[in-house]
Amino acid sequence: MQLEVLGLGGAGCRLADAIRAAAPADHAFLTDVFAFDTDESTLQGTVIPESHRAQYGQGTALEGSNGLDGDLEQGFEAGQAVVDDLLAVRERAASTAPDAILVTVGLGGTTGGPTAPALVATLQRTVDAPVYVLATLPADREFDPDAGGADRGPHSGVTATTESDEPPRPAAASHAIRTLEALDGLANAIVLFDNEAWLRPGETLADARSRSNREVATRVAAVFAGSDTDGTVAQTVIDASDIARILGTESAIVSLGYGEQAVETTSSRFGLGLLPTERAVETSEAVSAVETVVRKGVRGKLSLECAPETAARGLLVVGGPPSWLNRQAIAEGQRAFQSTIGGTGVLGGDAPRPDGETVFAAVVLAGVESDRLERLRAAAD
Ligand SMILES: Nc1nc2c(ncn2[C@@H]2O[C@H](COP(=O)(O)OP(=O)(O)OP(=O)(O)O)[C@@H](O)[C@H]2O)c(=O)[nH]1
Ligand SMILES: [Mg+2]
Repeated sequence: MQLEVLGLGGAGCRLADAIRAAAPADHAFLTDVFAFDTDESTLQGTVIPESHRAQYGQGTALEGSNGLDGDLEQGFEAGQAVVDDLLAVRERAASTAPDAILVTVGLGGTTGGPTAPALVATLQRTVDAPVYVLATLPADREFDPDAGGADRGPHSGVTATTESDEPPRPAAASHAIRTLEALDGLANAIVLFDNEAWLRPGETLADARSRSNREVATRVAAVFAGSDTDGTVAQTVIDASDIARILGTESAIVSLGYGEQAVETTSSRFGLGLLPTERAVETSEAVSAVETVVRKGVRGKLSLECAPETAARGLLVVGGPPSWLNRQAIAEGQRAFQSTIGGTGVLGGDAPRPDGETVFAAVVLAGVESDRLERLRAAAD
């Protein structure tokens, strides 16, 4: 499918940049990638071209990490006021009409989050494509001094050392929950990535962000690229309308799973060893690789911790070099996935990647219930 990505605020712009980097060399599934932030240094840190960036909101409540003083309503108003300017940048630079738009944002801050609801609402009114949100949830250590992690508090004897250190964000949980509430009913679906679950002990957000952004981007690329390939035809094609059916129109909370296994694709065992030849793949090897990645995708760590059984709808995409995509193993994986979810809205497909070096499974769980959101709600009160 053809996806447009619009990054808002520090996290949103870095995520948009990471998605661009994770896309195949010719960016096959991306139309345009935009980066919008109050902070010029975020924009400079991306490789997104000048034409697709904008610094906005200077002198408003959106500027500066403490600009809002916890007053999120003021932020939403300021967000509303900038939307037309941002969409004018989009209008000027956008190349082709996308099948869907993905607005990326880190919840918990005072730029991206407050801008997102107004931007999504306006896109829904003006663009004929579903608008999805990809949002991060804040880690406990950002707003709760007792939550562990790297203690950079006033009594720790440790002070913030690098420029990229994240500021403490005491209102992060409350901002995140209230922004999610504001997006409810506006976004077609809200894909969540929980920073808390992806941080290592003692690590700060700033330490972890390149790694976690790559993790997010890999999942987004695997799902939204669907069966798009150069030339090789999938057995069961997943296209934009399949993804739209699974993600829905009712702001469902979505968690993404992913599993991959590196596979050897060429061999010089034959001939004189001068030219790499396509390696013959044993059926048992291919079956085992598919089984492994599907299990990891469904049962491994999810972008948002939840029980897959709670999902109302699901999508499983199995991809990799065509010779590794064992049809029976994929069908078996689909059956297992379907019985896990129990819902009727389960789709599956494959994504042949002739030049791929991994077999992978990407899992979409839509309409999930998550204890993590309950815990954040409790922390926000
Ligand atoms: N995964 C990930 N999360 C991030 C990243 N940067 C920030 N975050 C998270 O996103 C939240 C908001 O941070 P930013 O996006 O930098 O905030 P902002 O919207 O720019 O707003 P201010 O900087 O407060 O004006 C933070 O509390 C973190 O939880 C990132 O690069 N990757
Ligand atoms: Mg910022």
